[in-house]
Amino acid sequence: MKEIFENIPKIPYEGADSKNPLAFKFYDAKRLVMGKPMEEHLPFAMAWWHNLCANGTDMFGRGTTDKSFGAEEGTMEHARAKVDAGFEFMQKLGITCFCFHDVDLVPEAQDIKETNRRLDEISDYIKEKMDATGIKCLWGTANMFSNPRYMNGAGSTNSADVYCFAAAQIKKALDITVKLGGKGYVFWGGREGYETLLNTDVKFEQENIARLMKMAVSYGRSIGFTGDFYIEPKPKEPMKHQYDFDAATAIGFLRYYGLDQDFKLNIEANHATLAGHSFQHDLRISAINGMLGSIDANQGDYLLGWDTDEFPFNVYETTLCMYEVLKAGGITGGFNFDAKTRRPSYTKEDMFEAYILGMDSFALGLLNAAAMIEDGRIDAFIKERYASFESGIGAKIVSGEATLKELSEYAENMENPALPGSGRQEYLEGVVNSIMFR
Ligand code: XUL
Ligand code: CO
Repeated sequence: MKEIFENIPKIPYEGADSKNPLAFKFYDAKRLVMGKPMEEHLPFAMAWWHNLCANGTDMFGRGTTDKSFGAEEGTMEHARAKVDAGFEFMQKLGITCFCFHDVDLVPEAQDIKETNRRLDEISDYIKEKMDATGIKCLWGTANMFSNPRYMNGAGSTNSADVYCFAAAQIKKALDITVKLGGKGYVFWGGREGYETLLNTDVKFEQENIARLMKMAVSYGRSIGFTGDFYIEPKPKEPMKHQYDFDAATAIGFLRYYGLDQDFKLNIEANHATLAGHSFQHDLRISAINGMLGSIDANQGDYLLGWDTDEFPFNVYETTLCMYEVLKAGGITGGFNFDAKTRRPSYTKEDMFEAYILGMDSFALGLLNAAAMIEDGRIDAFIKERYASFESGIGAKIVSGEATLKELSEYAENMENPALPGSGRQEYLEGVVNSIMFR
């Protein structure tokens, strides 16, 4: 088969001193970190949509990048060329997984039966490539936000016919995900939200979303899907208000509708920051609720108010992310680069350099986070900070035996409590710096 990324070799690890743009400086797949190779800590995935489909089109201008891969766009030949390009790309980078939306794989036809036939055909071809290379599917999903029929949402639409169409897309996307052995299935509710309460029955819309998710779970389980379903929270964009605002909101929704046994969360860095949180905040909230499933690895721009989907470069963020992941005992999903090169980065080399940046930034994050844990000063500080709950009245509170009356009497019998002790944030940030720049 013809090589698509000619002149680009398999990307080697060359170390921090390398000046070779097409080499890893920090991602060394086999290097052991806390007893486990980097590649097992960091199961990276390629996002089909950004990497193989997006060509730099934005609201103000046409595409800048040629993603035809030698075939005419909008044809099944092009769909196959994208498969060839994707597998060559992943193999050259040593990426072991991919994620997809149904319509990333094939051009959507007028008739859903024809779209589904195309999906059958392309997934046969993808399966062949997977068997030949050992590359796996991290998760699949249905795009229920691009087609105009979804202008008012999919599960949250006001049209029962559109709702059925969404159900049909989910069914097929689940079929393909199972066929490809996908570990997870994602619901990102891009248009599951509203523009104005003046035309919206919020309660009804949320109930309908939950009904659709329940049907998806029951169908998925019936065809042998044993993986996790994921909600990917995002507060806004494209809708003004989206129901899966952030991790805490999505967890509340899943619990309220009894979906929490089948669902976990897929946390995307740029979505968390759009919700006014840090990336690590949403990771922590998911983890302490037992719902940290997978990660969409990207970064936003704090000067811009939208989802810029940049490749991760901010090592403080990847460090604090990996700290959460290691503390949570790892994730069952993976690290999907839901990221795109900037519009002026339009060459094939840029595609590789972007992934090298992302993988190196996460490798650095992993090394730093492991060093923070091994160093122990942060853990020790937190333990000491809550020590008053380990014995005496504090222990009684934690055991659940204490009553409000008893605590009141305890308070009446003491002088004013001493100040609770310095939070020492600046000291702790200094610890992080001293570890990161050691
Ligand atoms: C959009 C986004 C999606 C989901 C999958 O912001 O993140 O690409 O990851 O639908
Ligand atoms: Co995403």
